[in-house]
Amino acid sequence: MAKLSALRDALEQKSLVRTMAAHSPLSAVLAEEAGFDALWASGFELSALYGLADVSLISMTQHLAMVRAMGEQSSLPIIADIDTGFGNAINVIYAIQQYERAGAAAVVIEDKTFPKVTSLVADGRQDLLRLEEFQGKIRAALATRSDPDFLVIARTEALIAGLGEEEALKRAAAYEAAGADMILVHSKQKTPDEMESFVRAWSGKAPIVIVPTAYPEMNEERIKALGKIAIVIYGNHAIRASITAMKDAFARILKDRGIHNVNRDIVSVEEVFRLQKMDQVKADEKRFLA
Ligand code: SPV
Ligand code: MG
Repeated sequence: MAKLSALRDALEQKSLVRTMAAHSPLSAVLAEEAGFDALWASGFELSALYGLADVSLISMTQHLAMVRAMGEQSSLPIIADIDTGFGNAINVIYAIQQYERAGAAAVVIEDKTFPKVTSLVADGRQDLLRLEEFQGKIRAALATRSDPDFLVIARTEALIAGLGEEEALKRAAAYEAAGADMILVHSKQKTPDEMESFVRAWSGKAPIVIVPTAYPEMNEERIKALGKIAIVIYGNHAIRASITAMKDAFARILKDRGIHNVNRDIVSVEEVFRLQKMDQVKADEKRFLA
């Protein structure tokens, strides 16, 4: 409940809700300490964590378990990336029940067919669902949620599928008409033009969500100048930053034939203890270990 209102409050109070991808409870805690407003339970990041492609291989149960585990360690509201909703409208009904119970503040459902293919890959198979069928999935989500503060965000992949702005606008309007609280529009163009043009042309009331991974020049200043965008999701920078850091440390250990150099440049063991709340364990030991 508190997290549902936390996302609503952030949306009311902030001109832009800054959301960081997380793939583990630890990354969720670090995103919260850094000062982000919300977490993105990214399917791409969780797939990568398992060494898998983001093509509907991770099960709902695996993703839900991570959403729960992140929610136990972080007080930030979680926007859950539920891909296609794991099937048709019937699967969406079950997913909404599960994610709402798991404590997510919002879900994003995308209009691709199941199994989906990750959006940013070159020449990916990007098949979209019939518009009416996806509207049914949104209606199923809305009819299922028990709290209207649990946000249902409809994501169109029309630009990703190369179908153009007109189709993206048509789908976004149809999803808003079906009751979606917000519209996520994804683009893999390397520059912000495609997204800026979409946002300018959008005449709906539903706020827009973007994931500017492919067009990093779209910084927060540019986003705010456009208006209409309520949430920015930094979609895969937690896993990418950790890959960079691990690669660097592993290579240096082998090159230096030891850990003597790398030791100075990575966090101390004490910092890990702090993140593990070891102080609390010590205090509990004093209190309870007779
Ligand atoms: C994710 O992070 O899983 C997303 C964003 O859905 S993207 O990978 O860019 O499609
Ligand atoms: Mg995803």
